[in-house]
Amino acid sequence: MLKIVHTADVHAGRPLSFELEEERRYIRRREVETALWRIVDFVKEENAQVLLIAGDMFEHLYARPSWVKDVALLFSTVPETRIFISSGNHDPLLPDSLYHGVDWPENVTIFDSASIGRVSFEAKRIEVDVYGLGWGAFVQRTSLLRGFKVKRPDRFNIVLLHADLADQSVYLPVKQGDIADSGANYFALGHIHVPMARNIAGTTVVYPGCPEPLDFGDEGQRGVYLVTCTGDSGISAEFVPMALRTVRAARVDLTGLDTGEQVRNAILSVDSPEARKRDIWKVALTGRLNPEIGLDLVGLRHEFAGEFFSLRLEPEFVMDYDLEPLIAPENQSLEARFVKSLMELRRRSEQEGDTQAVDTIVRAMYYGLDALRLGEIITRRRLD
Ligand SMILES: [Mn+2]
Repeated sequence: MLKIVHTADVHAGRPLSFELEEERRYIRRREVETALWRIVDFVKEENAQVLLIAGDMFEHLYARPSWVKDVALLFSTVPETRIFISSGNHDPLLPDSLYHGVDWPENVTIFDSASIGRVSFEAKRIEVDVYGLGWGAFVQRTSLLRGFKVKRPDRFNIVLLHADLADQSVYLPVKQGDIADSGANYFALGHIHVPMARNIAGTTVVYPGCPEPLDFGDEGQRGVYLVTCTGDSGISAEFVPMALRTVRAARVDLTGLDTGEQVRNAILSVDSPEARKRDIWKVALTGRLNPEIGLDLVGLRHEFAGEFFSLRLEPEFVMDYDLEPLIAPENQSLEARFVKSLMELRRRSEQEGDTQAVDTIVRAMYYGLDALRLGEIITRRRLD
């Protein structure tokens, strides 16, 4: 049984967008850089014959040359494993690419950017052809795979490519029809950071996703794909979670809470202490907040630095203003006239069925009341 480990989009060196304190920024950068070491450990555990890296292994603009040298040394620790790399839009094979400054061990193949290359070998009594093509620039609009067909359909054919599964893209567009016509068994792709596998006309097509989450959008599990192949073209692709931390979302309803301490305790009731300290959290604060509680979101984030590895508080609540006295006809204060005119606008938009306008008007009303009462505006992503 042939075993293949497929990864992509490590993005070593990338500046992280998580809201991390300085010391944790370093820790996280190292965790991203060392993902390849954990992947090679996995290759050893599984005794995999092939490791595929489908581009964006590092950041051309930020990675350190010594990191790439360390990777070359790392790869020499698995001399029996064939390692293939097709560069991507973040690590293109430019003249000053870090790929050129390193003596790669014999088991490593870095595909050229000029044309589709092919490497043939036999492993576990299966004859394998690996095709690959590296990027040579930051942008690639041409569908370089159009008309591509494997040379030997009787072999197990892999295509390794950093590409966008789309009709048009600046990130090397590949059409489903190109894959269907290629005759390949396995398309090892990179570029999309969410793991996914699909079958296109009998070809298994996989984006392994980034092995570690890189920004707040990378919610959910991250890892690599383990592909096993039996001689009679049977193939299975299994996602293996591997990330040290997960980006997670939670919601905390502030309605009915009366004191700052109650709000703190509500935020600290998110999951378990271990999960809070390990993971990267987006916590939406929802519902109605008692206006007496002066909530300092930046301060809270610092206060909870020891409680959450990373915490982003997303204000989605509204201040629980008592609107009754403001809509009373006899009240002609500035606040009252403001609220009444916006209520009227809202009523009209509701009649017209314009829900987007209603949302904007309600938001404007609370922004206005915040400005009048608190002297500041709390920007909210969404109103409940
Ligand atoms: Mn990428």
